[in-house]
Amino acid sequence: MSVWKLNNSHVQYFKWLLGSESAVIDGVSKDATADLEAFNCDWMRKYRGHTKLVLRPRSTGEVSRIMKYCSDNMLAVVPQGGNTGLVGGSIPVFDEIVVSTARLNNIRSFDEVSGVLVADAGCILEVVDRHLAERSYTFPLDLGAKGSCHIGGNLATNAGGLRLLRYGSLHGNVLGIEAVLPNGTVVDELSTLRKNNTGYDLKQLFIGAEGTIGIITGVSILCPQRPKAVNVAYFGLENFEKARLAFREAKRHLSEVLSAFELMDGGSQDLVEKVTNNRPPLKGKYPFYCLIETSGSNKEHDDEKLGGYLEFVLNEHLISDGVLAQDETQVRSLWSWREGIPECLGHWGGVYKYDVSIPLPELYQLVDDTRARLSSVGLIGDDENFPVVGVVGYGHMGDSNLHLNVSTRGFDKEVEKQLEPFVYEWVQKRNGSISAEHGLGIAKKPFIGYSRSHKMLNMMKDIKNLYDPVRRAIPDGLSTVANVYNQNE
Ligand code: FAD
Ligand code: 2HG
Ligand code: ZN
Repeated sequence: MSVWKLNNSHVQYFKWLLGSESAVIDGVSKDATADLEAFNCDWMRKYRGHTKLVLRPRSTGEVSRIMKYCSDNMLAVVPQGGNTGLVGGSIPVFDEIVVSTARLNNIRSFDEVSGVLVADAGCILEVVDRHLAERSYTFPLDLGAKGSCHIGGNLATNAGGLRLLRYGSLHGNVLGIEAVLPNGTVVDELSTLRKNNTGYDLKQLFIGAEGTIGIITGVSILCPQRPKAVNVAYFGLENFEKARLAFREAKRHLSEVLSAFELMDGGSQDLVEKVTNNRPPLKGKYPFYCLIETSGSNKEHDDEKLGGYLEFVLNEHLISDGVLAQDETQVRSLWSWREGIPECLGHWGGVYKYDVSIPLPELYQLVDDTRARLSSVGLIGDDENFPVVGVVGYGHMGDSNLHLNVSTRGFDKEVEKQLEPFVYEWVQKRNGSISAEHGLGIAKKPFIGYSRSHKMLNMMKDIKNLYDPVRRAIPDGLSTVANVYNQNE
């Protein structure tokens, strides 16, 4: 079995292949613990990796040669982008080699007529969006981690984000993919065509596959015009039912200009206030808040529509109070009360995250039921004797996607035992999804059966085995020989 262990001669090969010192972080022949730390630890500080080698290729050709070598030598690999994933999928939890896409960061082309962008997978989302902004376009995905996440990582997780309601999912916007299979084969499907019904649409397999069948190295994606007029409103509501009705009315009144409808409960906003010390947008306290955004090309038209909507929801007593951003600074400030939630919830040391799809009428019930459960066993309280700081819910109401977060004073087995499989069973009973947008990673791998049938799982395994046959030949439990980290077995 020692033949499968990473050794110095492997490292020497990679140094020769990638040429420069900075392309290989080598913890095999020397102590590089500090340099490896960022790759061995996730954003939540929940999962710990044990890699001793990080490779930072600069081209698709280099990725291909890395993968071929790893396949021939039965060395396990985990792709890593910006390492902002929330399910531990990018962490070498065994001792895999990390293939980082950080240096695959060129914007290859942008066509100002069609709006098609072609870029390396390691480009940072915000950098790409800035490039597009200069050309009056925008990326069809936006999320709180935009300053660090890579567009390849976005595709690999099929990230949803804040404007899926408006621009749809990456499955619709991605036109082409370049990827490297576990055996080193380059899949060159970087099409820029909008229409191409010639056989299977294989690129879709890589979107949301979390790196299990290959490493995405290039992306071709259709980008929409950047909206000229953006309005953001934030309001307080008495109960969840009113939020649901406010959403229904938003679709009715705002239709094509509605670009986001986000829900935040009072608990989440209180915790943001506590951590940031910022003054909340509204004077009063409410059990629920919504953030609504319109984007369009004609400010007067959008203002008129939004005005009509606000008048309606106020007259019907659907909302209790609200504020409308008057300028760009206020737009950003209102968004910070939504986008800042994930970071603030980790403030006390730990956070259990559940990212679920549930039919809208019951979307928030999961938060109340989870809070009641943790309360009944005495785990929630204000002082340090209680492990749980808060049980809150927020998320993409427009997509029926709830983020249930349980903020704790550290990761705690007793709390976890109360939450899992309770949350997954709860979601299964409502025919929901246990992973709406973050993927399975290491966190949800054991629970996939709550959302997928045996038949579907077997089809997934067939695909994995087809593209990563080396993995199939290896006895279970020997992570060092997984060719691309396998989350579906
Ligand atoms: P990583 O974390 O590096 O990797 C994620 C997974 O993809 C891993 O399994 C990894 O192995 C694989 N992978 C990475 N790159 C590649 C590649 N090139 N080829 C193949 N596999 C690859 N998600 C949402 O859906 N919506 C949100 O609104 C949202 N908001 C977030 C806000 C914050 C503050 C944070 C921290 C995260 C948020 N996320 C959200 C999680 C989301 O998954 C990531 O932010 C993002 O999509 C991951 O990109 P990344 O480059 O960081 O990928
Ligand atoms: C968001 O919508 C992200 O802010 C993160 O998907 C959600 O941290 C979470 O649970
Ligand atoms: Zn989200």
